[in-house]
Amino acid sequence: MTGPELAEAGRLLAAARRPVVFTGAGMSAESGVPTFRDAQTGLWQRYDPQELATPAAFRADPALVWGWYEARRRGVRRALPNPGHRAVAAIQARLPETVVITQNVDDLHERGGVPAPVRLHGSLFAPRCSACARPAPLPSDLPPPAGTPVPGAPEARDEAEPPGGPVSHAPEPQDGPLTPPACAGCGAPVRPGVVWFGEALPSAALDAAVEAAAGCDLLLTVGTSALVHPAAEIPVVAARLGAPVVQVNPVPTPLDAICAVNLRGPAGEVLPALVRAAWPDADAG
Ligand code: BV8
Ligand code: ZN
Repeated sequence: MTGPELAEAGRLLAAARRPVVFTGAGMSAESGVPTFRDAQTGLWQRYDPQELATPAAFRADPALVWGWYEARRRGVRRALPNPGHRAVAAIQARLPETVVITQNVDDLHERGGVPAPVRLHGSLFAPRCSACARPAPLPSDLPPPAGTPVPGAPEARDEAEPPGGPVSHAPEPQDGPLTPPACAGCGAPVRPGVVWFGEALPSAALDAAVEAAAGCDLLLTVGTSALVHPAAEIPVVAARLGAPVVQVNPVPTPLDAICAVNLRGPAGEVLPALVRAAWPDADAG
């Protein structure tokens, strides 16, 4: 990606001191993690994610919902951070006051070099009891994240993405319903540590996100359709308080109107180019 938009966005980033990077599912698309808009696969293609990601669905069929999250967890473990994740880490390395806010429940920001993103919608890797909220262990047979050196293993697991684009790490056909484990404390079913539709966001994370957006001097919104609330209001808070907003998304979204610059392209290509436009000497990660 080149052109006046990229140059302008690079100028805004180079001038920033307290940027916010706000991400959605598109950030992980090039890592093979399906977005919410992408069609589901296998058993789950019959279900709308927004129906499965609800307390009602878990009450009605805990094994179906737990199985779905287990399949997504395994998919993320097979995935690798993409150059977009590493570029976000490069921005934070260059500007330590950068706050990364994500709607994603995968751990690719952390594995891509951002140690503590503000998680608005929880994580696939923080199960807890559905009754007493006691943290629960991850399934013992969960493979380590791709890229993790396995001592003594024949070949490193760090396979580079094949030329034909990222391998999809969507749930696999054989993935299916799975009875959730019982809480070690009270015996109730363990649930995924994510925010379901109809549930309140963790107040500490939401407060930190609103505060960062209100105090930022640039907000970069990456790979979100901005349809899920209250998360979608974060870029609006920044714009209302006069910060320029730069959007990275291959297609228009409801945020277009508040953006100073719209960069139409995939995060894995645009973000490294943006870092180079801001800091020509920088290693974009
Ligand atoms: C609540 C965790 C109340 C679970 C998620 C106001 C107006 C309208 C509705 C509401 C409203 N306020 C509340 C609501 C209801 C609801 C809501 O917003 N509904 C929507 C659908 C209309 N909100 C809630 O229920 C929230 N809770 O309101 O509680 C309350 C309050 C107090 C007390 C009690 C209760 C909770 C919402 C959180 C739900 N949980 N995730 C899980 O993951 O399983 S939301 C989930 O979906 C994601 O986390 C994310 O937030 C959202 C998906 O959006 P995106 O990330 O943007 O992804 P999407 O697939 O949509 O788009 C991808 C984009 O990437 C596209 O634009 C595409 O073009 C782009 N792209 C693709 N490839 C690339 C790319 N971009 C760059 N590079 C690429 N390569
Ligand atoms: Zn319990």
